[in-house]
Amino acid sequence: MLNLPENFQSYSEARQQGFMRMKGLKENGKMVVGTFCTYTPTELILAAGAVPVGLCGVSDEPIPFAEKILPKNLCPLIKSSYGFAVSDTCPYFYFSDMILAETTCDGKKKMYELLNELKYTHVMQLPPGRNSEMALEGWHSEMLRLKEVLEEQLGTVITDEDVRQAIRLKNRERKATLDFFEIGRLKPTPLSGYEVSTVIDTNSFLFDTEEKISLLENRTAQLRKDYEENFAGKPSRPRILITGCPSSGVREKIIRQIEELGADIVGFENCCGPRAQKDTVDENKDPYLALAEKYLRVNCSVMSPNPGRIEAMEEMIEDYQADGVIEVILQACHTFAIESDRVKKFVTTEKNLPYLCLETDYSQTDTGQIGTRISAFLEILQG
Ligand code: BJ8
Repeated sequence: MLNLPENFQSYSEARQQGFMRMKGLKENGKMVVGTFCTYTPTELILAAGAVPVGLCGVSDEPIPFAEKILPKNLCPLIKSSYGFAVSDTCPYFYFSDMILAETTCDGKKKMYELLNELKYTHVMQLPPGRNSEMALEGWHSEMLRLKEVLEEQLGTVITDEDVRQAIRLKNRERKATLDFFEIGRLKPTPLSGYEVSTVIDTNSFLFDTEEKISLLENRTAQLRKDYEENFAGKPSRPRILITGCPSSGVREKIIRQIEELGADIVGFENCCGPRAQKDTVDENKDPYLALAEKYLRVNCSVMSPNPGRIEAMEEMIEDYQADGVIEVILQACHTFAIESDRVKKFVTTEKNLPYLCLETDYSQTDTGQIGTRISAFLEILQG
């Protein structure tokens, strides 16, 4: 029998249920690997017979715990993630057998050093750019090293066939996720950005990939039917593409507000959207090399240079017929903040579309001010 945290009785019912669910999973012999990033090769976790679970903090609730140790002027996603871990309030961290992380932004990689004091954290050395041959070589050797670490930590053996099977399964999941996202291309869209954001987050806590695939396929089919019956031929509201930092932690404050104020969020050019789904893993080459190639192509601002993000944005603006772009920058995220100038120029001068940048954190203090700025932006779009 596994123990629960000391404060378990003081937790909300929903949180207690999360703990009990994870406890049940672990007591049935499942191993759990906590992850934080789109660069994580989850195929290797599946190949090890374990389940990957996302640990990115999306709430400001545990931030005071984090701020006892971390600087206040740090990205809220990092503080929230660490705060959940250090306060024993996240069932997924609490029951993880190990943590798998990568050297992405400075804040995250230094936070992982502290996380390692709480639970074994393996940090993959992600190259800071992808253009040199050394980048791919180094990242490939990190994949091979990860195999050894997972075998050692989880007491298992990973065969090449296990990895190939996991690659095929994840590629199917990517296809189902992409098909779901691409409902946003329909005009008018029958799918809200709020739903996209919620479904993707909820799915990351489903541990059966086949179940995830079938839920996504069913919802996509329903939405297509809904479009044919209720939306086709009707006028469209202004169509917004979201870009920038991950937006799950500002779902209520920004995503919901944009849609309540009269626009449709049709796509996410960030880690909550098709960024990692469009690009599958090559099933016909050495699996470790194929994984290294795929994950090195993720267009995050931590890569320097990062031209692929602008290319992906151009494609999304066209494919999703966006009328405007809203960029979300989490406070103290330097890489996205610096890249935003390039994004703004691209959107406004090359695509001739309105652009709005919202810099924020996870608190509710600027909700009204953000609403005012969104309203003014939508007036420009409509005018
Ligand atoms: S691949 S976006 S999930 S690193 S917002 S913690 S970058 S200071 S979350 Fe990210 Fe991976 Fe990139 Fe995606 Fe740092 Fe910026 Fe905070 Fe960030």
